[in-house]
Amino acid sequence: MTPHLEAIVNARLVGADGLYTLRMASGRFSAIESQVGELNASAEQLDARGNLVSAPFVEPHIHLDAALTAGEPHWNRSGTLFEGIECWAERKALLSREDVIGRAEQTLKLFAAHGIQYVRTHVDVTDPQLTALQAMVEVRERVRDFVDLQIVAFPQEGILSFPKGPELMSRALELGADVIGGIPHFEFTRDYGVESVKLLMDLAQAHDCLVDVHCDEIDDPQSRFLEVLAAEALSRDYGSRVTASHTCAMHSYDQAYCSRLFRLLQKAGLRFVALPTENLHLQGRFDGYPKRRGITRVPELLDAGLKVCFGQDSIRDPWYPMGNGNLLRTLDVGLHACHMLGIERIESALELVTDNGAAALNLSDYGIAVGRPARCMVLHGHNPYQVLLNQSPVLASVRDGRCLVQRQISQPAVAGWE
Ligand code: 17E
Ligand code: FE2
Repeated sequence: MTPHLEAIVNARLVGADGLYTLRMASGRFSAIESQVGELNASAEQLDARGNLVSAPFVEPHIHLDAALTAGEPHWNRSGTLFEGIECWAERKALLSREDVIGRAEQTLKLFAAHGIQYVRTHVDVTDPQLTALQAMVEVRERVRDFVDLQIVAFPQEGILSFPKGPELMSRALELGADVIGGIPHFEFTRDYGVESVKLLMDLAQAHDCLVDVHCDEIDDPQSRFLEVLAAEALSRDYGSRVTASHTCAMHSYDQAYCSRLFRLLQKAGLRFVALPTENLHLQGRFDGYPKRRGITRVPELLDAGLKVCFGQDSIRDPWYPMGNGNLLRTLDVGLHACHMLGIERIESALELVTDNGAAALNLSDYGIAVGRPARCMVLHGHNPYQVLLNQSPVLASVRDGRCLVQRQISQPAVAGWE
């Protein structure tokens, strides 16, 4: 392990002018001091060199059990969610504990190298052996020093449409899953979909756990399970603990319906995860031209005061053959695809991969503030705009006062800014 840092000097902070020193003691931030000018860093200090220091990236939605299996046993040729599910069912039959642990840890190390310190993974529990779920519970312990991992019991092939689906969900929670998932748009019927949402909310309340549902990941404007999830969250006063992932069908809802829906979403206060790279790839596959983007209404949700974050969803798996662990890439694609390159959106863009992700994960001790765990990263640029232009990997990642990652970037900062 690297030694404890005494401070980070010459740091810029989001939304603040000037340079700062962030002091740390016993793994927590102990003081945040405004500097008069530039300081020379001592051996126990990290020099941010005027770059932006932010709370760590949060990856709110990834499927680690399937990570790095693209092409096994064959490639997804159509690019649809549905062929992905079929490929995965074949690969799932071959899973072993070692296989899952190896790929999950490799992926989490890659994430850590990109400044991610909090991850929520969905793990397929439509498997009578629950091989991946049990392995992931082990992974959560093995990676504790560099990442906080939340595990979602995710019923990839349905809760009511899969043999003993409800029992598998309960067993997964007993074995240590933190969050309960669902996939109502993939259940055999609309009625099953509605019933599955009620069932998973009952289970969440009984186990006092969080909820994160794959909700309406389809271009069908008739897929309206988000309203069911939101109404259940509202009536149970559970909204801050419920996350709706994907909600792609919202892209295809008509305006009148959306207007009614947004009233409910605001009352319920649930959280949203958009997966821009993944859904640009998977959605629109049944369209001629024009082809829908299939991404949920990110700016509209934000403007309605709701918390929305971006996630990667996949890294080289049966659904998506790309991915490198860098959330700045996901953010860049998402801002483009969602018409979010207005200056205010750019200036607040990092929220989508930091604070709003922390809200989706219900993290209580997240952020740069005195008394909180000394976890942060140094980004390449003086402000969010420059960071987005540079697209560099993080310059440093600090966890509980120790450097996890430190790298020099040879590439010059964006032309015209220095
Ligand atoms: N499973 C699913 O239902 N949807 C996805 N986008 C992935 C897995 C990656
Ligand atoms: Fe997903």
